[in-house]
Amino acid sequence: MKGRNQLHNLPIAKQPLVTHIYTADPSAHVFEGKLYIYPSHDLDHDGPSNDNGDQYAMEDYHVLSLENFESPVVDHGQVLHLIDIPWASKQLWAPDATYKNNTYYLFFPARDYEGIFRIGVARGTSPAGPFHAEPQYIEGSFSIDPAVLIDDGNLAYMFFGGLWGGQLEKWQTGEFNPNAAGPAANEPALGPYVAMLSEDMLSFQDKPKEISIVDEDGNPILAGDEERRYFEGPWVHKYMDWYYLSYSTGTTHKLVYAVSRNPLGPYTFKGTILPPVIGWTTHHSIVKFAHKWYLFYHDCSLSNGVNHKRCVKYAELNYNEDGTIQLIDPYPPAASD
Ligand code: FUB
Repeated sequence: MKGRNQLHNLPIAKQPLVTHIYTADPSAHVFEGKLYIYPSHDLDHDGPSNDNGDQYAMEDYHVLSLENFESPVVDHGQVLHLIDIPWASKQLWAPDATYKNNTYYLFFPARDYEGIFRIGVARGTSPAGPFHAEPQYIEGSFSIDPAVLIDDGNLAYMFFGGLWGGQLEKWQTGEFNPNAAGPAANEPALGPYVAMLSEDMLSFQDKPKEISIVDEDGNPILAGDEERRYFEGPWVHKYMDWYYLSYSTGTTHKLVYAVSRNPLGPYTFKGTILPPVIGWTTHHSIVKFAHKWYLFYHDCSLSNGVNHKRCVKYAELNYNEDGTIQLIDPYPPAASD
């Protein structure tokens, strides 16, 4: 049984990365030659669980790192806590990190004291933290799931947004409307937003713009098309001069992707990367490390399916010759001993 997990009989790559804490929403990056993972740190509690996402009551962040896939995973401990973020009241959801200006930046969503999700930034001198939060959230920021792409080593774009608990529907007019519903099933779906970050990475250079996701004929993906429409968890990576926007479909529990020649879109829908996994949410990142591409994602196998007690995993990601991404099987049949 060498290289296999006793619980699920999975290849080592599809085992939880760590089991001493619950982790989710992994943003993976290569910094200083190592793989660093910035996950949410799921809180084990018996509070309410609903479509508003109250079960995701996280209070701090940890950073994980790996020298390579054979080495042990290092938990660098708590790198930022809610009590040290002056503007945030609760729910430290999916973060991302980036490096620029000789500084490491941790971007993270949380609810402010009015219950509105905003996106904040914290700075550090090491990829392993600790990070020190700015006193205010990023002006003009809203919703959840920031993912930052530094394009050509210079321009920094933040992609963000999530439906339901992530409140994206409530920003359709540019103002927060607590009663706003999403578009009708036959109307274009809401897209994620993108904003260019300022040189110091602490503010938006311009007003966030909505990204359009279209089908092969150039028609917008509709809100009722739940197999393909955007729900949350955007991630943009570049491969062969194409921008790949991958995201979660929420209610249909898939990770899918769309491509564009322009980081601002429009993006053309292409297909599925990961079918549904154990648990309701799905959230990921894609990173190149030592000449191979990897998908980092989570499921709820470590808690036998409890939605707010998730665990981060990874799998190798492969492209076809035409640039499409091969479907990943999260639970491949066990190889015979
Ligand atoms: O972890 C809390 C939320 O669940 C994330 O922000 C979403 O992407 C979903 O994974």
